Amino acid sequence: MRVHVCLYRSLLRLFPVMLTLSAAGSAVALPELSAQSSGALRLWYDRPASQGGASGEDEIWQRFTLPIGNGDVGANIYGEISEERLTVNEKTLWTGGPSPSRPGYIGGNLPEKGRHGATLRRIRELFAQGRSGEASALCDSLVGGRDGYGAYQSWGTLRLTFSGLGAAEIRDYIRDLDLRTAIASVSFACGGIRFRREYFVSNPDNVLVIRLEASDGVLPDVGIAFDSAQGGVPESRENALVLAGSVADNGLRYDSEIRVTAEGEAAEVRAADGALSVSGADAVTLYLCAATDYASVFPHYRTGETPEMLRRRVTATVGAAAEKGYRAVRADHVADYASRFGRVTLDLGQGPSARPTDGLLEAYRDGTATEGERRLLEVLLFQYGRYLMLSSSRENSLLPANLQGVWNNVNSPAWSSDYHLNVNLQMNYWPVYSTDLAECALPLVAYVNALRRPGRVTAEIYAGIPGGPDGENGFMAHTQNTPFGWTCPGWSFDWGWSPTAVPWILQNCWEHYEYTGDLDFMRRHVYPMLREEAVMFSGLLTADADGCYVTSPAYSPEHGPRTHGNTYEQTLVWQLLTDAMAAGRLVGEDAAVLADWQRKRDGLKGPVEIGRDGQVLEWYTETDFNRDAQGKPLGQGFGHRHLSHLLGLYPGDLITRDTPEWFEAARVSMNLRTDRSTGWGMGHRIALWARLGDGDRAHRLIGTLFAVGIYPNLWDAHPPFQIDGNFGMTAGVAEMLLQSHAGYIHLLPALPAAWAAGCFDGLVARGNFRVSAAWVGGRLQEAVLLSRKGGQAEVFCERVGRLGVRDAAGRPVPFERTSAGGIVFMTRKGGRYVLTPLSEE
Ligand code: FUC
Ligand code: CA
Repeated sequence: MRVHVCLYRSLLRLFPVMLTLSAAGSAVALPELSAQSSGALRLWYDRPASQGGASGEDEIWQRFTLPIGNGDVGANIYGEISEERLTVNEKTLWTGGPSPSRPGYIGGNLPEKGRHGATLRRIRELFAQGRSGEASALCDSLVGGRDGYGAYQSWGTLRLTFSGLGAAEIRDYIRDLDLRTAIASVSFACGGIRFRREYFVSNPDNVLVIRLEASDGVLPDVGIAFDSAQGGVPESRENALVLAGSVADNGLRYDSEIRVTAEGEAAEVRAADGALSVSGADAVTLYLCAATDYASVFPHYRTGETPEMLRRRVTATVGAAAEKGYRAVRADHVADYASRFGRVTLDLGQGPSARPTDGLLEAYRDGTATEGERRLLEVLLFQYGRYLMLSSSRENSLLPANLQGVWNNVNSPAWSSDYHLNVNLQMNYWPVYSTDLAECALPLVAYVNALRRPGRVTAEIYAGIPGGPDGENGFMAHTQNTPFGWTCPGWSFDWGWSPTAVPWILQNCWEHYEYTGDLDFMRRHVYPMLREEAVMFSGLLTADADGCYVTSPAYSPEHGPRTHGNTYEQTLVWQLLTDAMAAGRLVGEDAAVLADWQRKRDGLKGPVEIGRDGQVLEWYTETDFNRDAQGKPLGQGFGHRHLSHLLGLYPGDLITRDTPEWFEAARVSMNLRTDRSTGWGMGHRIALWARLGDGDRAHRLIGTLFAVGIYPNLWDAHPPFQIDGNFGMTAGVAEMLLQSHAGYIHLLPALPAAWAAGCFDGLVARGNFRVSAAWVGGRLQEAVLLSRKGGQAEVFCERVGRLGVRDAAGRPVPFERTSAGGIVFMTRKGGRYVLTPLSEE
């Protein structure tokens, strides 16, 4: 029942060699990779992380270690020979939030600043009276506090010491990460013996597993230690190490256990002084479970477990995994992971390469890589985003992926490794639906729901929205958020204030319905948020001098003037009201409510206005690019990383080919913003150029991303490491191959010349169509739609004359042509539809 069977059959005629590769990458069967195999979806290195060439602990960690994870638990592998180590993480381990030492904690809100909405009302009045200077100055009062913000914490470092290793010569060293299985390994030969270590984090069994093997069956003695990053002291018990305690800042309880099983007649595990040692073993398996008493529930954010209860939970998890055994835990892990990862294959004609991944990146940068190698690295980075998603956000995760996913080696990471809502968290989830990982978005939807109660407190304090945490009159959150309901504006207006960040993140939630068609989920988990937010914003809009609705004060991340409305906020409110209306109609919302939203949306200022340079204005006070009528510079001008005024083009759907003037203005703005940015800024640019239909430009940006924003372990560098750029790249590539935001499925909308021949299988279009396509010489050969929900399909492709459609049995399917040159036809749930070019009349 695989959709791509007929596609592959037709392709086989064209590309027998390519297809062999593609079939191998489709993760149906998973043959063991030989250590030398390098054409596959695999990162590999011929050195331990410490020998990668970076100096300093943080640089080694962020550039060379390999990340594994199951959603909430993560680890980074160094692959050292005799002193192996892994940094260990659990996503809920945070400082900040409610604490006995902070009895007054209320999410950073400062009632004396917000004054129950009075400050905001005064700012708007001043703007309305044209007193912009005073209004702007008063914005500095719209801030929150700092106390209790906290940061994502490091759990600790697991150390494995192998006695005797390292003295002799090491040969054939390989450290790798197989994206098809989510298993990392380290192998090398020493003194005629081959050693192999395997590492993975199982989602079904919720344990990190390390397996140690030696080819002659006898491992050297292994010392096992677990250093706490929270000041805890590990306790050794028989065959286990327990590291438990509470975070000094907030009393959050944590508990972890490493259980060791040693195989072999002479195997012995000894416990002493908070460490373990294993001798005489043929093979050793370590199982690690880590958990805290965090719960995403306002206002206490704790499960209520006692230390003993938490202990029992952790020990039971680790015990069950050890009982089940390495083989069964591994098999279930691979089945669980590969069934998700294998949903999408991408073949751009990538060839094999003898170079390790860091060498491949180097060769890509200096121009010595072959075309096949370039495609290999591009496909690898695309699929790596899907790997990182599955490893840092799963349907059962307690929190969404943060700025570093789930990986962190220090207690004060950049930006606290928090949840930034002025682009970063949104970008994290851009690739989930289009690359068929919808379940990975569930922790995000849950997180946004969890912002509602604290967010109503913020809305009450700063915007005068009555009702408190349980009223349903509107919730506000701004740029920076934590797991503890930190919803206040930050401690500085210019980066902190961003109330439309919530409408923006609601796009990610609404898209769950657009892609999956799951009405029940939408009704229960998404619509209540959309409705509440649309009602609040409808009430918050204020009329400008021309009687158009604006938000006020408005601020465009993270530069420029404070104004009465701007393109960023107007666009996001437009999208919120548009999506709320669409959702509202589906769930039978009151006509009067829908009419109000419609009236407000249609009365909005802008959202898009075009300036004298032909650009999309970022501020309505802008005339020429980045200057106001008096010639005064407004923002940072060329090259600013944020593209806030272009959100209507991507991820929104305000600016499309159906609004040709805005579309061209967006192109002008993209050129003015330049192609050079930080990692995530590149991710957004790739997706935006894809929406503009310029595949060559998007592809060139991928090249620039490799040049400036990707570390040897293929993590994105802001710098430092920030995961949004990885997710942005993956989303951007999907957007180059398939779009569906404008009411129809657009096949190959931004195919670059460099990807002249290829195929993909399993990308998803809105309406829940699973799509495959193959092309040669830039021309579509065939596409297959699997209709997972039924309903009408409209398909368009410029890279072909006229399309025809047949069902899986080869019978013609009735269709109509659209004026734009596409076709429309009805599908039934489960039906497969094969689209091919008709020979030109
Ligand atoms: C946004 C960006 C910064 C950084 C931070 C985490 O505020 O403007 O560049 O990525 O998020
Ligand atoms: Ca949309």
